Formats: sequence, structure tokens, C-alpha cells
Amino acid sequence: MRHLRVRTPNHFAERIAIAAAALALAWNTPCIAQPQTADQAWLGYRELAVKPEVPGAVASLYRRARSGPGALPQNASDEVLEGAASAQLQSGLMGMLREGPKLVNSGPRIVLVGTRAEFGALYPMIKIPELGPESFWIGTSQTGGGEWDILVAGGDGRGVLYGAFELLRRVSQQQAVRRIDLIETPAMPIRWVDEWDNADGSIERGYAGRSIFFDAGHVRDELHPAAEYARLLASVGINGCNLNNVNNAAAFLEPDMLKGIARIADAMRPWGVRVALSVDIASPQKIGGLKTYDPLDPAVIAWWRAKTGEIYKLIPDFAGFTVKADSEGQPGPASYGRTPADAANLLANALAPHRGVVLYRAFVYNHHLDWKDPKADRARAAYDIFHPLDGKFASNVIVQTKEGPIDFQAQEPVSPLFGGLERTNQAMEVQITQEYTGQQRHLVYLAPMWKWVLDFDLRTENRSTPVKEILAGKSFHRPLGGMIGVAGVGQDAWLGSPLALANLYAFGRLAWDPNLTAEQIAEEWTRQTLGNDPQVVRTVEAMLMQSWPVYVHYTGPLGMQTLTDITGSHYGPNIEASENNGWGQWHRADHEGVGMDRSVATGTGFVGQYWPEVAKVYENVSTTPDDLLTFFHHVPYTWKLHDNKTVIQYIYDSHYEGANEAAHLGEEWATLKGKIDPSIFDNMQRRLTYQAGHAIVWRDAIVQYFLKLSGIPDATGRAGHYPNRYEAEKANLFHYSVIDVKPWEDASGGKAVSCTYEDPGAIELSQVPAGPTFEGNIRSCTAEWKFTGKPGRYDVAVQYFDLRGGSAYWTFLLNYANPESWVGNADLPTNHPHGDNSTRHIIHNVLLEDEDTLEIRGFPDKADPAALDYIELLPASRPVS
Ligand code: GCW
Repeated sequence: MRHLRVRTPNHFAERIAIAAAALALAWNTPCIAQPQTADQAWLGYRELAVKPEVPGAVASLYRRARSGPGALPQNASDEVLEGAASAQLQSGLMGMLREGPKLVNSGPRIVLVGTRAEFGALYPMIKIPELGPESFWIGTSQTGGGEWDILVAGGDGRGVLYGAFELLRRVSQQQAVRRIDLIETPAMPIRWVDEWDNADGSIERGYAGRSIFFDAGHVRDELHPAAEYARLLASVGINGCNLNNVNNAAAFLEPDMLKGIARIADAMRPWGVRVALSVDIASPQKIGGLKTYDPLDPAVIAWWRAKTGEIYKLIPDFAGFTVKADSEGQPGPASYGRTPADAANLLANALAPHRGVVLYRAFVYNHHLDWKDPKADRARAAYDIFHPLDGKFASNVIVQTKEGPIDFQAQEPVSPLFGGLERTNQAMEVQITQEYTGQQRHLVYLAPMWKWVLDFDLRTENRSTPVKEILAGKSFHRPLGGMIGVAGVGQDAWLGSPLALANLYAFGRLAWDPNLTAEQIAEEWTRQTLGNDPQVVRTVEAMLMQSWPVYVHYTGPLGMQTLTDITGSHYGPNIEASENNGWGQWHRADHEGVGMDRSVATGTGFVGQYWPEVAKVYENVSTTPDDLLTFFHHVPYTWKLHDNKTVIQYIYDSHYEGANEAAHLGEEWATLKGKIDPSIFDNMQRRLTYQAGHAIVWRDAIVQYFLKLSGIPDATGRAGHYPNRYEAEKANLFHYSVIDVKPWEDASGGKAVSCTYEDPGAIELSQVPAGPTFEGNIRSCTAEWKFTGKPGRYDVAVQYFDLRGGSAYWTFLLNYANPESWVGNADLPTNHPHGDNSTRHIIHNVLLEDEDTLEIRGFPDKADPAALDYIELLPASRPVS
């Protein structure tokens, strides 16, 4: 038998290789062949099936209001913004209605755009309500003979622009605008995205290709994508963009770089987006040649003043600085015994004459904590450091705090610091880029998480103080505040995954109006992006709304955080990565139980950072909500949750349910075939298929880990039992060697096989010894099993490791025939077999009979050893075609 296979003619291997190469091409085809535009997100403005009645022309009032007697003074900024607003309205309406409207100077039947002052100068009879900066009013006026106009009035140029986008948003959702009468004011003044782009063009925690701003140490020549990004941001009211990574920031203040930054500012300005920069607090020393960066040193003060002046000469509307200091290796004021307030005020004083602001990040903590100290607690750090400084920050400083006390985990409580800074401006930082939430390969719509935080009532001084009102400055009467979204957009269609764009959209909408619901936003986004077909809208909204809880179910439920590889990629499962190190993302799982005691009575005291009404809930294990239980308490696995289920059984159930739910997301999507843009359909289908497989990796890792650790069986018998699974390490192996996967829970049974033998070079087939599976000079390894189950049709799921650094491929054969090949080049993290890269491929509808031989042949490539975990036989899921 072996002999026969050795003699498999070379053309067989070639056939496989060609198939694999074709596969590689299909998967790798870049999405960046076309110029990157905002249309690729939600601004497509495709023709509507139902066309609302809208006037047929667009006019801006700017010029007319600046001519003749009583003319208004020139205002360059308003001119640009109104120009953008009217051009956007014109092209948007044209796209959706497929007729008119033209750009004209006056009516009738016209959409008129202008500031409130311009309307006042030209049409004093129209009563327009008071409008503050960035606000708008949209109304209609009768012009006789049944004709009517739509009026879009802004408190300023930005307001005009935001009003234009609101009108387009309504039309694109087929809403009637005949009687529109609407005033909107943004809830908070600071609505920024932060990019963590590096000067070399890479992006920290970016999952959508390279930077649209930087490359090879410079600002890119071609900045059209930056302008398009600003258009996208403006459409949801985002007014600032901090361009660079908070780590490695010093180079951005070099004179040449600043000139490039000025070009980016020029590209984004027409859309009302001001640029800001992350700065390294040690810049005076690193690039300024000073011996110190002590924030109180006069030379340091003078350096920042001069540098800031240099920036404003180039960029008169520069927004300000973002600072990460004394955190994760970044230098900070602590080096000189100074406080964050000293450092923040140093920069604030330099920016104040130019009306710039400082976003000082509260993400300051010691990452060398003593994990053996039961009182040590990273969650405490922000409050411990910043609360004592309340009232000490200059009026143009905003303290920027992540939404939870740890770090963008799949689920965390709200940071208590929001309730601990009553005399300080505050902004909340959330992550649009999905660092800990599936890195855009998993569908996770984050608006429900953000909404939960925004609505959370911290009960400061025993009164109602929801986070959204603190950020809006209402709770503590603060002039400045807002929301910051770490976006991570790149050259691959902004965020890589088409549906991930719902997060960027939702961030802007919530910063504008935190009272919108996550469902409303999902619906708006879906209609604009994928069309108004009711089935599409219903299905996608439902998928988005389920996606976050689903992800929590199969990653880190009960407040365990993400249970990912926190010292590595932050992607796949690695439960112990959180433990026994100073990073402080501990869940403290042991043989008896899981969770971190953060109570005041017996734990780290973190709970005491909340105001009493909230602290009371979290202090007591029985009043703590189940979904945050282990964040606040260490409980035995036998602890009963509120529905009487034990913690361990919940862990098992939640992971099995979560993986099923993930598979269901793909099934829901499949019902949209033919109803939406085919390229979006295919792209998402591939991602959702992958996600369903990876959710199983998560499920099995966590379930087998806690089964072993607790020793408590799963009441339903699933954990540790995989009846139709054929392990690679138990197969008949030819050249594959058995390896231990690290961490062990990332492979079924902790082991896999890897095709890592030396490259034999070109050899004669006749010299091939009996047994091995060389195909000419193509190396391969084989794992082979005998089928012993019930004859019938099955889907064969193959669990393999798709490593970086090569495009290995695998071939499935049944009785040494009918090869089906696929290639592994999905660009997943980690260069050894790991849960990060464990991937599932399914061969559908395989007819199996007793004693059939199932075989996987792995063809390694460069650093990718075609590693294999197992195959599993599943009920056939598709009709035979
Ligand atoms: O979540 C962590 C990330 C780091 C990031 C840091 C921060 C910019 O893993 O990549 O660094 O947070 O927010 O500063």
C-alpha cells in the first residue's frame, strides 16, 4: 500500500500544487487595487429603490452673504466647510436619486445650506433657532405653488457640514424629509479618533494593512485616502484625528515630519477634522538636545513653547497633544518625582495661547506588579494615581481614561475613575480596532458594549451621574469632555472586515449622541452600507447585535476578561498567559476556583474606588452580576450563579453555546446571498466561516483547560469527549512528527503533528525509500486513519495550523484518490502552532464506508511546517450537489 503511494506520479503533486497556488491567489488578492474612498464604507450613496421627495438643486449661501451692502465678514473656514457640504449633498443626492440635483445659486425647489448668520443676512424672515458651534437645524420653507425648499443651517461651518450629512443619512434610509424640522447639537465637544500609526507605516494593533498616512519614516506623498477618511469621519461628526502611536512618538516632532503633518492637516481640514499628535514627554531630551525633560525645568518649558509655536505656524488649527507617560515603558514625569498633572500642565501651557488641548491618558500603571501579593491590583492604578490630582489640571487638559480599569477586554466593569474626577475634564477612550475582541477576523459589533458603559450610572455623591453625562460635562459642569476611539484604519478597506466598519460608524454616532441605541445605529449603518432591503436590514442588525455577547461566550465570560495570550498577540486562547507575571491581567484560576478578589473586606480594595451605591453591589458576591462575577470575586467552581448553575458548568455551557452561536452568524449571513454587493458578501462569508472554526478552537481550549484544572466533569458529558475526532498524533504518520503545542490547551489533547524534516533537495523517485511521501522534490508528510464509524455522508473538518512565514498546503484524500487541497496563508499571528493560527477547513459531503482510508497530506513551505491537529467527522451539512 505504501509503495503504491510512493510511486504516485509527479503530475499528481503538480496538480495539487497548481490547485494550491490558485487558492493562494484567491485568498491573497488585495482589496487595495482600487483607490481607497469613503464610498467603500457607508457613503456609497447608491440609487434608492424608494426615492423620497427631495428638492432638485443645492445652493450654498456663503458667497451671496458676503456680497452687497451689510455683507458678512469673510470666514475662510466656513467657506471651505460649506463648499464641502454642498458638494457632498449634490453628489450624494445625485447618486441616490439618479437625477439632478444641480449646484445652483438660488431656488425654487432647492436645498439651501449656510450658517445661521448667513440665513439671517439673506432671509431675515426665516426664524432659525439659536445654534451653538457644530450644531445644525434642518427645516423646510414653502416657496409658493406647492414648491418647497430644505434649509440646512449650521451654528458654524462644521454645523452646516454635519447638517448636510444628516440630511443625506435620512434620504439614504428612504426617510421622508418633506416635513423635516430638526435641531441637533453634539453631546460632547471632543470627538476624536486616535490612530496608533508608526512613522514606518506599520500600525500598532492595526488589522487592516499599512498606514494611510505614513511610510518609511515620512508622510506619504499621496494623501487622497487621508482626505477620504476625513470625509468618512465628518459624516458621523468626528472632529479630530490624532495621527500617531502613543508609543514611539518622538520622531513626529522633527521639523520635516511636521511639514508632512501639515499636509495631512490640509487634506483633512475641508471636512472639519483637526489633526493632533501623540507626543513623547522626553522629546526635549530625545530630539531637542536638552539634558532633561523634567516638566518643571525652565529650559524644558521653553522648548515645548517653541515647539508648539513651530507647529501652529504650520497648522494654525492644530488640535493638540495626546500623551502616554509612565506607562508600559514610556518615559514620564515620575522620573523626576513629578506628577501627571505637572507633565500635562507643561504641555497645556504651551498649547493654551493657540487654543490647543492636551489629552493626558490615565492608562498609567506598573507592569512589574508582584503577582504573589494578594493586594496588588492593576485595576486600581488609574484611580490611585489620578484621583488625588483632581482639580490640579489646567483648564485645557482632558484626562483620557479607557472605558474599563484593565485594558479593552471582551468584558470589564466601567472605570471608577470617571466618578473620581469632579474637577477635571474627562474623555473616555474606547477601541474601534478589535485588539482583544477578535482583531476584525471575528465579527464583534462594539456599540452595545460602549452603550452599556455610557449608560452606566456611577452614582457620584449618590445622585444620577451616568458616564455619558460626565463625558458631556453635565454632571460636574466641565467645559470640555468627550470620546476618543482608537481606530487603526489602514490601506485594506479601512478596517479590513466590511462589517467592522459598523464600529467606526457607531463610535462617531455615540460621541455625537450617546442616547442613540446600539440597534438604531446598527440599522442606520446597514441601510446606508448594504441597502434598504428589509431582510438585509433585519438580518444584519440581528447579527451585529448578537456578535459581542457571542464573542464573550466563547472567550472570557463571567468577567474573566479575554483569556487570551496577553504577552503575545492578544488574539487566540492562552489562559495562563495572564498569570505569574507583572502585567496584572490576572484571573487567578486555580484548582478550587477562579476570579480575583477585589472587595474591600477581603481583597484588593478596588471596589472601594466606586461611589458607595455601586460599591455596595460589587462588594458582595451575591449581588455582583454574573457577567462580572470573577472580575470582583474569587469563587469556587461549584459556586452557584443567579440561575443556580455552577460556575464550572456555566464555563462549559457558555463556550459550547458561543461556538454554536458563532456558526449561526455564518448561516444568517448565507441567507443574504444575491441580496447585497457580492464582493462584500464573499468577503464576510469567508471571515464568518473562519470565525466559526476559530470559535471551536476557543471553546475547546477553555473547556479542556478548566476541565483539567477543576477536575469537575461537564454534566452533559461534552467536555473532553470528542467522539468523531481522529487525532493527528494517533494517526499512522509518515514523516510527520508529534509535537507538544504550547499552550497545551490550544491543541486537541495538547498535541499536534508537524512536517519539519530537512529539505531532501531534488531526488530521484527511485531513491525514495519505501514509506515516505516525497513527490519528486516536493516534500510532504502524511497522516492516515481508518474510518470505523457508521457508513454515510459526512463533512470532514480538518484542524490545521496556518503559520506565518510560508504558504503550506494540505490535501485531503479518500482511499488515496480525489484530492482536495487548500492553502494556509491567512496571515495569522504567531510563528509556532498555537491557538492564534489553529484553523478549520471543511470538506463537505464525503461518502464514507467501512475501512475507508482518510488521509491528510501536508506540504510544508518555508517556515510553515503544515502542522495538523486532528480531523473530525461531522454530519453532512449541505445537500449533495
Ligand atoms: O492595550 C494595550 C496595547 C498596546 C497599547 C496600550 C496603550 C499603544 O496592547 O499596544 O499601546 O494598550 O493603550 O497604550
